[in-house]
Amino acid sequence: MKEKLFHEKGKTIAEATEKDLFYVLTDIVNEQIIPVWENTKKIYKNKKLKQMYYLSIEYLIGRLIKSNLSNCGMLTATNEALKNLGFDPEKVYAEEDDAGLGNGGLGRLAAGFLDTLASLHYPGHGFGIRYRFGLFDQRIIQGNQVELPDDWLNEPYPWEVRKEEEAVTIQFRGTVHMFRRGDGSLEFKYEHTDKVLAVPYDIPIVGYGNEVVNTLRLWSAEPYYDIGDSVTLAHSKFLHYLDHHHDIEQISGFLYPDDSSFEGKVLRLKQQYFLVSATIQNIIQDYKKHYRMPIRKLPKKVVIQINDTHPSLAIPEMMRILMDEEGLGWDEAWDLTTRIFAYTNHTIMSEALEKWPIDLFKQLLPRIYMIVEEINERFCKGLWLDHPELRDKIPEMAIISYGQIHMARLAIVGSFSVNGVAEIHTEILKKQVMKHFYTISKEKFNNKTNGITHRRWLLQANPRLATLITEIIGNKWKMQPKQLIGLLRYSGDQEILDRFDHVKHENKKALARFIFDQTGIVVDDRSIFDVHIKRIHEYKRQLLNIFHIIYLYNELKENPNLDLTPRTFIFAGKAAPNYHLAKEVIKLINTVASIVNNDGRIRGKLKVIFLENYNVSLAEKIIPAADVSEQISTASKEASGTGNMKLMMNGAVTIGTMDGANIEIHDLVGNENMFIFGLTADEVLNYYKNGGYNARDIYNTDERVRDVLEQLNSGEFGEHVIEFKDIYYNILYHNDPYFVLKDFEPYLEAHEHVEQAYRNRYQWLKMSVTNIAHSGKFSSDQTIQKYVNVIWKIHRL
Ligand code: 26W
Repeated sequence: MKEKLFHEKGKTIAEATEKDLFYVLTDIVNEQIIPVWENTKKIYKNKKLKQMYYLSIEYLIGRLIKSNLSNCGMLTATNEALKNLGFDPEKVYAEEDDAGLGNGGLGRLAAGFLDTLASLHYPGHGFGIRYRFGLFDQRIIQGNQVELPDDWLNEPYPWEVRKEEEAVTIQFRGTVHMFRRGDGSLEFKYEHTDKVLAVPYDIPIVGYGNEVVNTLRLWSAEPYYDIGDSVTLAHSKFLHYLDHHHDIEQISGFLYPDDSSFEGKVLRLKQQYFLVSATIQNIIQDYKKHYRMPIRKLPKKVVIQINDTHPSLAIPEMMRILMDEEGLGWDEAWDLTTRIFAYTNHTIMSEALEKWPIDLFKQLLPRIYMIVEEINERFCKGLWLDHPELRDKIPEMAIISYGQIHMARLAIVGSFSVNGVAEIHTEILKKQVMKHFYTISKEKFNNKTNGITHRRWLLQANPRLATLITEIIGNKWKMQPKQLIGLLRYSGDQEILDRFDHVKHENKKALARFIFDQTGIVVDDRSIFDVHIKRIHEYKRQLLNIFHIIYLYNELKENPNLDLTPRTFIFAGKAAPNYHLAKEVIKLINTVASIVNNDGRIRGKLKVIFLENYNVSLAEKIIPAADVSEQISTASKEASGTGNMKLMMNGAVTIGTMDGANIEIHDLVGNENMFIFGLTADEVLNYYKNGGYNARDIYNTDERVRDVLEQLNSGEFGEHVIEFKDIYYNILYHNDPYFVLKDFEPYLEAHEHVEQAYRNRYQWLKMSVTNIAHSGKFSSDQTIQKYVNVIWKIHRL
């Protein structure tokens, strides 16, 4: 480090800043990584291994410095070296911009899968977009969310390598001409298209201690040039460039910050086609160049996973290339395509399902539209002929229907595999959302319960706990996470439980310091740290949590001597910028916080904290310190959840509904080690279908509920009496669509059980350790192995 500092920056240690050291360090790490990366690529080519390509519009990568150091086996030594040089390693690592190219669970899942693939020696790579701006930077100003640009590329990003020579051209708009060849087959030519260059930037994905480095390739949009133009033409193109380069660069300009509702924006469709066209061209070029096999063998060497419907245009794009560029006929192209694609669904929320208006789609992507039309025609004809019983269902199954193109339907029809992300979610897809598709192609549907990278979320984020675990059960869990089950034997051993307790308390002290630095608020590190961290969304029910807090506050005001275990409620999460109700919830949390935290009467028994700008790095700080994990979505709505898994793995005990992967956590740890409450998915779905719920009845009969709701309007929470009127109206006049009131009382009771359990120290610690012990099932190592066996059929390097 000293040498590099001197040669590259002309500085001595005494003159160096943390940023200098960060860059020097990334250089050193890259020197280790690059040769292994080149070697991995060489082996893939020589062995002609089948490759899995993961297509995702989002990757929530977070920082890479620690995981790269850890995976190269250099983390401990680097920590020591930095300390010896007089630096705090954490401060040096914090110089890295957190790459936030995702909204939430779906994006983080994609990043985690890549990490596991490399660690398990699998040939699997990611393709995505190199957004100039990531998910917005959230600030809280007077209790409100304010969005600022996330300028993560302001300084050089040390892990990316620009590969200009591998750029490909993407074509939008224009006209399509059809010709008949001598042999009667059709030929398609495009004219007057708008051309855009897709330039790849590669990020190495480093396996854990195994000499494997895979690739995440992110495409950046740049203006297109023709070499060999005449001077006049070049000049007129230059003028055109001056006028239009901003529009072009916009394509990879920013990530849409909305994971709650679908908006049919041309720019978003452009982004999606840009990603898939660049990627599919790249995959086919690579196959032809390195594998030198006939195109009809493509499914033997390539499998493509599409992460939700956002990249599902990859299906017609593959058809286009196979037909228009490789000269295959429809039937053969379709046969190959449907053996290559597999689709993962991540949500059943109808407002988040993508549907494009035909007009907009056709104008932007005329040739792709023709292909989608043909896919639709053939699919509908097949339904009509082969499934007469479903004839009246064709409008709800057709890819093009009532003026719109339904992307989920396209993805199902064009894939050989369709999976949900937790058992209950897959069942809901099969029995409700996609039931007709399930009837005609049962074999396509399968479940792959999500997973998390335990090496990031336990080994790196919680070094104290990781060290303790290793002392107790040895090292093997790092590559075989199910070994964590070995901890169960010690869940009654008080001496060992004391050590777990000590670790948790140290982590809580660290978080308390961080909270103080961020907010100036002092929290009691002996209080219960109750954590609710995720996107702010009605279905995730931060509102239920804050209503409970208001209720507790009311109880304490009435009886300040109430024997209540002190609680610190910690929230973090971003709201989509135009999601009004979610933003009101943020404002409400912050308003309640400022009142509760400053009320001397309750003697600090209650604290409410909202930490701004939730991202991967903040999650790494909060999760190791959590006692209680809030997973309280309206049952049926949370496809899986993955924060639930991270918190469990760090010894938090879950309070939750029977939803998503909570159910699978419950299967493992049982009622004794988890607090389950509320409506079941069947009950919720039944209410939606048949009615029978009346929120006002609960308002009328439950005084606690009434008090809380009326407080929203009383002026107690803010200068403006009308501040929270939309929350109030949504519950009482729109009949509480997410069943907050319905689940209020069961939630209160569950929280009473939490409090009781926490008072019995060893009982609590036993619960906590039992959760850690079972969390190995939720390592993405387990999940990926199932994708490999059932869907991808790829082989280890
Ligand atoms: C309209 C734009 C849009 C719609 C949906 C953008 C992004 C989405 C995603 C599907 C939202 C998402 O991240 N879903 C989450 O995926 C996780 C990983 O599978 C699950 O654990 C979460 O339950 C699910 O909400």
